[in-house]
Order: sequence, then structure tokens, then C-alpha cells
Amino acid sequence: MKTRLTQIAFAAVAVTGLAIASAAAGEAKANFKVNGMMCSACESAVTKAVTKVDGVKSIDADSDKGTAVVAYDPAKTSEDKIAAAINTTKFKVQK
Ligand SMILES: [Cu+2]
Repeated sequence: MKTRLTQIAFAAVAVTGLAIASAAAGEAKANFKVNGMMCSACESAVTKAVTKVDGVKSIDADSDKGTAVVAYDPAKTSEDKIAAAINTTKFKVQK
């Protein structure tokens, strides 16, 4: 009986934790294919441009994969706006 109660308590904590995480997040993720990035300087240029967009929380630009994974607040910005920011650099989003 005691074990069972403990399990229920743990489940309650887990569910509450999830709810808080998604409420606080207000977060969406977009994965862009970006043409032309060759090295870390290219990644920095893309990162810098995307970081300027209000609502962007994080970006992981990877020149090896040719991708930029961006976490953002969908209430503040959109995939289109982030793509536009990437396109202001010499690297272009591949559609
Ligand atoms: Cu480069």
C-alpha cells in the first residue's frame, strides 16, 4: 500500500512538471535547411542574424548538416520571419 501511494505521488509530480514546462515554454521549434554554410564563421553569421529576431530563444546552426534548428516563441515570431532573417545573410533557406 505504501509503495502504491509513492507511485501515485511520483506520477502526480511528473504530470505537474510537464504542465509547467509546456506552459512556461510557449515554444516552437523549426528546422531550416540552410545552403552554403561551410564553417563556424558561417554558423556565426546565421546565428547572429537569427538571434536578432525578437522571440527567438535559441539557435543551433550546423554547417556540417547544413541546418539551423531554432527554438522560438510562436506568440512573438514565426518560421517565415526567422527564414527572412537567415536570408539577410549570404546563406539562404532552402525550401
Ligand atoms: Cu564559413
